[in-house]
Amino acid sequence: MTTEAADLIRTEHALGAHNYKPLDVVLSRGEGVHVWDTEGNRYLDCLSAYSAVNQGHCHPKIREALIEQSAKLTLTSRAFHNDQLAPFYEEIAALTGSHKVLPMNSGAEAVESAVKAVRKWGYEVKGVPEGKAEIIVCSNNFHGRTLGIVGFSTDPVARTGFGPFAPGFRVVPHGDIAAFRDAVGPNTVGFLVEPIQGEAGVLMAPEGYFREVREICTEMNITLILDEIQTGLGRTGRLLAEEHEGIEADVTLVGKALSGGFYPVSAVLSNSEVLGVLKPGEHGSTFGGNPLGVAVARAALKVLVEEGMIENSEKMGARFMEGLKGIRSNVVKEVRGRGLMLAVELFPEAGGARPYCEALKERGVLAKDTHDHTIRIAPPLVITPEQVDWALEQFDAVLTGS
Ligand code: IF1
Repeated sequence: MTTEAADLIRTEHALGAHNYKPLDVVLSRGEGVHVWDTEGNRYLDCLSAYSAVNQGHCHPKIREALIEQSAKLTLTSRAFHNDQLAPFYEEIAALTGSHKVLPMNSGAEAVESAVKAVRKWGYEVKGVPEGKAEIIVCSNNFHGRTLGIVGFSTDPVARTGFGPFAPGFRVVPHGDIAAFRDAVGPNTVGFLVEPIQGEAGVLMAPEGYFREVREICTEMNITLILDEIQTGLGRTGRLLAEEHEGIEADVTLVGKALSGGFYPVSAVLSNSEVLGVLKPGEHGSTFGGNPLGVAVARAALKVLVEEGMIENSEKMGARFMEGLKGIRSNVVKEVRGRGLMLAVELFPEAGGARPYCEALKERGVLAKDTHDHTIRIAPPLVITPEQVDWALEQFDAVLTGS
């Protein structure tokens, strides 16, 4: 590493809060599936900023929208209308089949907003007694970092030391339909769940689980809230991961790739009943729905669809998965995932995923370990067959120690 890069890392360490432990690489440029460090070394990005750059780094058409809009109007606040918001609503509603949209910024804000709206829906529409609304969530969930959210996390690292927390949440194991059915009570207003649990290590529920969840939610008048902040917008080979399950959520949360990585833009998408309960003054955000953010989001959605990235995610995901499964390694316990949301879980005896991510970095692949033994693989959805095959060669070399 050059002294310049080492100095930057030292300064970050000295001045920044130590809430991350990044790999020792300092990036200064990105294009498509590639990023470059300050020394000019090129890497294939297999994290995509936690799936925020599904469209590839610095996509030219999204950049154009950003530059163009930034010269016209960036922020008005919601005290006034802006001319980008209505077309954004129309386009995202048409694409996802939603009736109402609430624009926010970060993923965590979308989750918090949904919790607020669904609770209010519970009191005003479902008739739950004031202060008694319950939302069911899953063990090993990851929905963000705010107090409300870490309060219902089951990860000790995410929550320890940050209490006291808000009541009103009940935890059930992900994928366990009997446990879900048992947890439902008269005051249950919502079920908040990730279609595939990302942070937990790309864990999928058993076949048919979500169809039964959907049936129970309909029967018991419970709002099904799918957190598609990570799984959505093409990551799993469909626009939304719910399509794999043949169901429709009542509330869908999107973020991350909604802006292709240019700007924090998230949204709560719902049927008209749930978001319909919010009245002026009850919820908001200075930046939510700002013209720059939604102009970027419009371009990000457009290229995702028009450039065939969702189909490519399915095809390249299948190729990547097959290649990973073909690697003859005695450290690999399981390869799993859907579309380009993939994970390689190592046996505990392998000594953790981090050294493998370091070795991949040396070979020009950036991937991230999660929960000690799992390597997460989520490249931009614009990856080509040749790039998948090249990445597979690097995974093969690292996982077989050759
Ligand atoms: C970090 C993982 C990814 C999310 C789902 C909401 C949010 C996220 C399903 C909140 C955010 C991130 C944030 C990132 C790590 C990360 C992550 F490792 F936790 F699983 F993506 F892979 N719902 N996920 O995955 O969105 O407020 O961050 O915009 O460093 O905390 P946010």
